[in-house]
Amino acid sequence: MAERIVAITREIGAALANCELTFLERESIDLARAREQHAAYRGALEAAGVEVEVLPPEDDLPDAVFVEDTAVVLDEIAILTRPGAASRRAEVSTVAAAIARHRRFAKIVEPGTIDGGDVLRVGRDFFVGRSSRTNAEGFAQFAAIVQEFGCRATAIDVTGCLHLKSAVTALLDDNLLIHPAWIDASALRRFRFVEVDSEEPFAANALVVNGIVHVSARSPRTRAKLESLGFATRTIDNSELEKAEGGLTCSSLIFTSRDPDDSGSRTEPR
Ligand code: CIR
Repeated sequence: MAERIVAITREIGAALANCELTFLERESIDLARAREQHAAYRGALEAAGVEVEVLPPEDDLPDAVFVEDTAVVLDEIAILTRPGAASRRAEVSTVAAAIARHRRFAKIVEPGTIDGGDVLRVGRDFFVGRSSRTNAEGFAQFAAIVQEFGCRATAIDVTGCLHLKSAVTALLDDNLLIHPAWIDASALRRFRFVEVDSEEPFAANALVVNGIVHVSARSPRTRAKLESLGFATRTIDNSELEKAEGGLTCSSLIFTSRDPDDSGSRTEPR
């Protein structure tokens, strides 16, 4: 039976303007435009072959559109996070309800904190940002869970940006798209680095689905570089959510799902 690639997303709520900000100054966000861009984002995922699930907005939770931070989905299990920002912890339960149809759970518990945006997966390796959102206890709990499934977790210091994946995302094969100045990249040296254009540091957060690298429309030079290296790319205009410190990976949780009566092995799409 065929595997499906599923993306869990959430409509943008009315309180987006009150989002958490760490490295950015607050700017006014055009909510209507943000919602249009989010619809186009979902359309881009569908065009890449993804089945998109859309949760209703959470109007009292400003950052709830950034579902990536609430869970990390492995082949075998979903790990529900305990987000580092207290304002974001109530986001997890509704995402958990949506994931429940696809996976069983493990949970990060107090005093651990971890945001999904800090978790970079490359094959059986998980690299976890030590950031303002992810603490040592959260890392230790996460590492113990993934170890049960034959994976390894390595911590990486994040100094110049919100999350590890603001600075590095996995392309195809052993290539990482990276802005090394924002993190301690020493643990990643065995991979090939594709450095973002120096004028486009935020380009390091790209969304790879089914072999297509989706880059922010604000990153044309990095896109050209990726194309010249042979990657298939598309752009997504994410300008409004970028003001809320959200990159392209932040607005979805993407994983492979199978019908319950299906058997056999499963692989993650990215
Ligand atoms: C926050 O600060 O939590 C949100 N304003 C942005 C979260 C972006 N999420 C992500 O990078 N995974």
